[in-house]
Amino acid sequence: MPSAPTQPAQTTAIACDIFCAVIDNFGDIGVCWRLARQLAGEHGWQVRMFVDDLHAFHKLNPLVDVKHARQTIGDIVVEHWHEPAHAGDTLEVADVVIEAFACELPHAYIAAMARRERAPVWFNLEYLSGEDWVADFHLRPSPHPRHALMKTFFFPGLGKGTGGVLKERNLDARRAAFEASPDARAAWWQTKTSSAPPTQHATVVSLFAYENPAVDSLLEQWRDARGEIVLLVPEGRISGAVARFFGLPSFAAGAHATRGSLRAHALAFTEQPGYDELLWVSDINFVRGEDSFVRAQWAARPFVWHIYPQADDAHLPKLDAALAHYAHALPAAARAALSRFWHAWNGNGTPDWADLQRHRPLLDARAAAWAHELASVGDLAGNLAEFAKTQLK
Ligand code: TRH
Repeated sequence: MPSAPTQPAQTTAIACDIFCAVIDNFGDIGVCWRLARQLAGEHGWQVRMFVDDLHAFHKLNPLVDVKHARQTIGDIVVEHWHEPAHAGDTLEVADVVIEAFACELPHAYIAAMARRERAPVWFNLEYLSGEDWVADFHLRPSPHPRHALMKTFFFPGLGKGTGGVLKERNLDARRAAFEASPDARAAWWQTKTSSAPPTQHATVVSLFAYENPAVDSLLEQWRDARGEIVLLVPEGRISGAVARFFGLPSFAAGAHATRGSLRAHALAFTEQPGYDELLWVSDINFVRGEDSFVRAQWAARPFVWHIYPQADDAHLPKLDAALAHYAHALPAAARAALSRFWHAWNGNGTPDWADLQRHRPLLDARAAAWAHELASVGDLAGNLAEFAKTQLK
């Protein structure tokens, strides 16, 4: 009797569902999309995303069709999570379930999780904070009050013992290739600003921020600066103030304007990977929220953070915590100048550009060193995948 053919060892990919509710702007979907791509592309997971606002998603990835209830982008399934109770047609529960930023899973989905033969590994992915308490709460389990389910709190952070922040495996190589290629940079300037790259004497600044009264003074300082300032402004919430400064009705993508030493270009909002190139062509980056704040750190250039404002100034300890990580190794005068500037940009005082520029060599060196330090905490997607695997064994 012939022997039965041997079955190849089954290697089924880990299935993962990510739920993302877009509160506002682009940070929620920005983080979830980046995480989804890493889990699929770098860890071989089978990822499905539930997203309640496909318009915000489409801005980050033009391949997303806002009319489709279900679509596949690359190897990631995207479901339009259009009503709180809906969670896919089949209610097929994944091995790993990520609830982004406490967005609350549909009750029907939680009930299906509880019915699953093996309970899924369930994460609540929190917002990033550099505060010390984060390490104490990272990976704390919390039993569900009614079902036999455990939710684990996953805290991104800037220090040891936290979940870290997202960083693709090829990010440093992408940046090094771009920086090493004058052609790639010249092509960037031509496509985005219809002009040649500025001379090396110019200071290039990218400006991504919420509405900010401090920008009026800063624009005046740039106009009066001794050297040339080239300002790159992705179309968005601060564009109106830039337009007013130049006496223009708007500062929409493709616009250019000059006053004194300041030459400004308005850029179209790019798909997400293109945002990194904006950071890499700039000498100093103004960033906001969460994801651009992280990307600026990986860009290894000095940056100024417009933190997402919260009620009762709850964001200010987070601003100081980030400064404590980032600036602690700077000499006192440079540290104080950076801290003054960040606070002024977040509502406390007037930003002093000359004061900041005085410390530029130290700030440049610190930005590069910090990118190394931060990398030692590990990449968030890798940290999450590792932990999930220990739970799935
Ligand atoms: O847009 P943000 O302010 O987003 C958020 C949300 O407000 C959220 O509710 C809040 O909780 C969180 O901040 C802290 O900033 P963020 O996080 O930097 O997200 C912007 C995303 O947009 C980021 O992924 C980079 C991307 N982006 C592009 O893809 N193209 C662009 O041209 C620009 C300027 C940004």
